[in-house]
Amino acid sequence: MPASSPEAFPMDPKSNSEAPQKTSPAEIKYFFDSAPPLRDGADIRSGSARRVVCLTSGGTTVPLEQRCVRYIDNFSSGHRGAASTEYTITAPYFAVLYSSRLSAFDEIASGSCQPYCRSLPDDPLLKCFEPIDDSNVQVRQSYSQAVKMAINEHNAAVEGGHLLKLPYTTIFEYLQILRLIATSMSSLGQNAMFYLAAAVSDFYVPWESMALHKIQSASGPLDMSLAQVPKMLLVLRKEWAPSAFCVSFKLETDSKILLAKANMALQKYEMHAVVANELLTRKEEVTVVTSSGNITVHRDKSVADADVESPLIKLLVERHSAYIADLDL
Ligand code: PAZ
Repeated sequence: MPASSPEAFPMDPKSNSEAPQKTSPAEIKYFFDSAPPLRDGADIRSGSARRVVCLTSGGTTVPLEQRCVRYIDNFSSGHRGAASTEYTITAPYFAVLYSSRLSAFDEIASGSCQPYCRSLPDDPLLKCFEPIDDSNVQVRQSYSQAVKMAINEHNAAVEGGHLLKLPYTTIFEYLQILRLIATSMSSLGQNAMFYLAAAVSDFYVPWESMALHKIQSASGPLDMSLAQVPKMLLVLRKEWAPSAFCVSFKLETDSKILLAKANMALQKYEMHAVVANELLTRKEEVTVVTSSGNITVHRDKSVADADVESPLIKLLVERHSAYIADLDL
């Protein structure tokens, strides 16, 4: 008989009485030691079953009028965020909160690229479908695979609880949503990851000093001063979600300053990694800057349609796992 089997802990002689029986620590130990191993136990221990990533994508707008007719925008297509979401969901993350740019105006459909829709044309409704008679429409043969894949994989991710989309348009909405997500995710501790690929405006017009109505051209040339958007990354690290694993992005057009700027962001905002990329080569390679050194990852050119986000997400998932393991020690 094993030393820790229940027979080694004889039943209390008063066990038939109404008094609740006290469970000894040895009984508890025996129960767990002898229980069959839990399926997915390794995943649960490593925290991967509970990991959530907040992934931001696209570019924020800066409205010039409260009843907005004009706004300042930036180049971001949202491709990085959409591709990264697809690779993250197949990694050991439970869920992705995908905050991406919605169109500035309801009437204009596209705001930024969406997960699983990257292989669809720009105006999918017009290009992918054709009317066959007065009441029926069908998918054109040449797009049927892409449409089926987009609908099936997107719906599986959303219905399986792995993808929640939280759209923003303006810089005001983006930072408020980020704060809301971050403070809600802080209870996940180190299992939370932030992957901040959105191109966030550096300058804005404060709401209170913004014109209410459309700015009139009759008043002559427009002379306007923009305030600096407060840097929120350190607030995220220190206050909103202090235990989360945080990855920010740094884009430059001048390769000579890129790594220095990424390193500066790493230190100043206490990021766990900063992904440095250049405008023209951003789909080919990125450099992950960390306190233990830099790693450049490339798109696999030998594979058709390969994405640089595939090796990038693989590397960051490994780094996040190592971060969790270190904190668990
Ligand atoms: O959205 P996209 O795929 O066209 O480009 C991605 C990116 C360059 C916006 C992103 O990789 C990035 O660097 N975001 C941060 C930009 C910055 O504020 O420095």
